[in-house]
Amino acid sequence: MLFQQQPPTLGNQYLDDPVLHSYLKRVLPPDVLREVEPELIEMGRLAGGDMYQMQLADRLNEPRLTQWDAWGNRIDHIELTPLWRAAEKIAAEHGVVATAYEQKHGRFSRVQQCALAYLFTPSTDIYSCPLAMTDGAARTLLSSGNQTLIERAVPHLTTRDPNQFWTSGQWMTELTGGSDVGLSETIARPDNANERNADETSSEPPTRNWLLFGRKWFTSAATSQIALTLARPEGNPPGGRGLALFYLEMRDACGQLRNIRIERLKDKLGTRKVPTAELTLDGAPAQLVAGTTDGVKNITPLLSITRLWNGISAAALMRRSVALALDYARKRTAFGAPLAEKPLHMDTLAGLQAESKAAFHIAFFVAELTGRAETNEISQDESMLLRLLTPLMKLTTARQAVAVTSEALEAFGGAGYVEDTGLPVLLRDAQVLPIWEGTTNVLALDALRALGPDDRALQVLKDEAGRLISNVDGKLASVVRNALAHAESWLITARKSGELEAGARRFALTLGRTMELALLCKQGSRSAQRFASEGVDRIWR
Ligand code: MFK
Repeated sequence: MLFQQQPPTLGNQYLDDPVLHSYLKRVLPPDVLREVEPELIEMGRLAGGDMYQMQLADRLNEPRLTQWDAWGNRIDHIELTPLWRAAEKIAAEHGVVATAYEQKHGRFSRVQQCALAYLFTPSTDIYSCPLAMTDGAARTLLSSGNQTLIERAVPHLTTRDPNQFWTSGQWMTELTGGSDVGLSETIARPDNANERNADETSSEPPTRNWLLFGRKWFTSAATSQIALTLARPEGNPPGGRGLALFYLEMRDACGQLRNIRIERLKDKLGTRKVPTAELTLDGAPAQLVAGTTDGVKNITPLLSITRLWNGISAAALMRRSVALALDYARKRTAFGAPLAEKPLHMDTLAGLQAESKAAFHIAFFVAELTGRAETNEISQDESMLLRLLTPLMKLTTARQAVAVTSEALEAFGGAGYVEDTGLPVLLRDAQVLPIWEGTTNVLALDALRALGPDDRALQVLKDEAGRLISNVDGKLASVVRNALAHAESWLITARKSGELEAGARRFALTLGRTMELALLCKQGSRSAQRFASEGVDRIWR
C-alpha cells in the first residue's frame, strides 16, 4: 500500500470552538445566548462545511475586469468569483451586517454580529472587506444625522434581503497617500445644473448635487452600489479639514457607471478575490454627508467600525490556522507517532493558540464597548477607553495574525507552502491586516492622539486592567501591573526627551498586549501563562 496523507478537515466552526463558547456564555445573558445560538451553529456549519469546500474549489478564480464590449462601448464590468457571489447572499440572509442594526438584543447585538462575522470570515475569501465597509457606512450615515441619506441608503445596507442588499465602498486612498489622507486631490464642484430642492421655501431639505473629479488609487470592492468618499470642495483650504465627506451611488438606474471609470484591478499579494480597483471620477455625482469641511473627522465612525472588523478578521484567520493545524497534528504521523503526541510540536501549537485567544478577547472586548456606545449605555470613561483600544486592538491583532498564520504554515511542513492545500492564502490574506485601515505606525500615532487630555484614557485603561486582574494572584497580575507602570513612566519621560513618536509603536504594542493578557487572566484561560511568556512589555528604553 502506498502511503496516503489525510488532509486537514474542519467540523462545525461554532461547536468546535470552546473559546467562542465560553466567552459568549460569560458575556451574554442566558436567554440571549439561547436565542442567538441556533444561527451561530448554522453559520459554524456553513463555515466548516459548504463554504469551506466552495472556497477550496474556488481557489484559482479571481475577479475579472472587462473594460470594453465587442462594439467599442466602455462597460467596466467586474465579474466576481463564484464564492463571492454566494457569500453576498449568505451574508445578507444571515444578517452579518444587519444584526448590529436590528439590535434585537440591545448592546449585545454587536457581540452577536461579531460572532457571526468571526465564523463567516475565514471561509469567504475576505468578503468581510465589503461587509466591514458597509457596516461602517451605515454607522457613519446614522451618526451624521443626514435624514435624506439615512432613509435612502441605511435600509439597503442593513437588510437581510439579498435582492435589496447594498454594499458600500470607502474611497479614501489616493496617489498622494493611504495614510496622510489630508493630501487628497479629488475636488468637488457644485452641480448647479442639477440642483434639486434649492427653493428656500421648500419644506424638503436641499439636496444639492456635487460633481467629483479625481483619481482614487485603491478602492476595495469596486462592485459596491454606493461609496463614502472624500473630496475637497473647490476653494477649501488644504488638509483634512478642507475635505468633505461625500455619498455617491456608483451606477444609474440602467446599471451604467455614473461618470466613473474603472482603470484596472490591483495585482495584490493577497486578498486576491477582493476586486480592488483604481478609479477615475470624471464628474461623478455625489451628495454631502455632513457639511462642506472636516471630511476626515466625519469619516472616523467608519474607520472605527472597519478597524473592529479588522481585529475580528485577524482573530478569525488565526483561529482557522490553529484549527487546521490541530486537526492535521492528529492525522500526520512522523517519527513513529502522530504529531499530536509530539511534545515539541504541541508546544509550538500551544503558543499559537495563546496568541489567537489573546487576539480574540481584545477584539471582542472592543465589540462589547462598541455595542455599549451604539445603545448609549457607555460612560464617558468607557468612551475614552473605546477610542484608545480601537487602534491598540487593531494594530496588535493584525501583527499577531501575520505571525500566527506564518507559523501555522510551518506546522504543515512543505504542505503549508503548496498552494493547492489552500493553506498559503491564509498568510497572504493576513498580511493585509496590518496595512489597510491604518498601518501599525499610523495607528500607534492615533493611539497617542486618543490618550486625551492629561492622558486620561491611559488611566482608564489601567483601571480597567486592574479590574480584570482583581482576582488573579501573583506573577501574572504583576506582569500586567509592571508593564502598565512601565508604559506610563515611559510616556512621561519620552514627552520630555522628544522620543514620543519614535517609541509610539513599542508603547502601543505594550498596551495592546498587556490588555490581552489581562483579558486572558479574567477568562481564567490556561493560555495566559503561555502568552505572558512571550512577553507583553515591548518598551526597551
Ligand atoms: C477585514 C476587515 C477590514 C476592512 C477593510 C476595508 C478595506 C480597506 C480599504 C482601505 O484601506 S480604506 C483606507 C483606510 N485609510 C485609513 O485608515 C487612513 C489611515 N490614516 C489615518 O487614520 C490618519 O490618522 C488620519 C487620516 C485620520 C489623519 O488625518 P489628519 O487629517 O491628519 O487628521 P487629524 O487632523 O489628526 O484629525 C482630524 C480630526 O479627526 C481630529 O478631531 P478634531 O478636529 O476634533 O481635533 C481627530 O481627533 C479626529 N480623528 C482622527 N482619527 C480618529 C479621529 N477621531 C476618532 N477616531 C479616529 N480614529
